[in-house]
Amino acid sequence: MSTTATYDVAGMTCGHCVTAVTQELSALPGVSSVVVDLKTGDTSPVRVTSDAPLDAEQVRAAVDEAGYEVVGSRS
Ligand code: 9UX
Repeated sequence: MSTTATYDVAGMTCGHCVTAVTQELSALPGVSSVVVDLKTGDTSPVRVTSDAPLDAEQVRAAVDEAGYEVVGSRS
């Protein structure tokens, strides 16, 4: 069983941003897949699949570490 949540991430404008966010989120425990739908100039939906639901604060910190901001999330 796995679970997927979508996070809206602000501030990403190029492929390197996508790489940075993907690497940070992939490093969280239990994460098996990170898919970023880059929308330059807008918030980008990031779909994260994990073994168990992720802690929102952990996700926020990981995205912040990469240099961007979580502005919303949904299941
Ligand atoms: Mo690309 Mo993203 O040069 O912060 S890495 S815009």
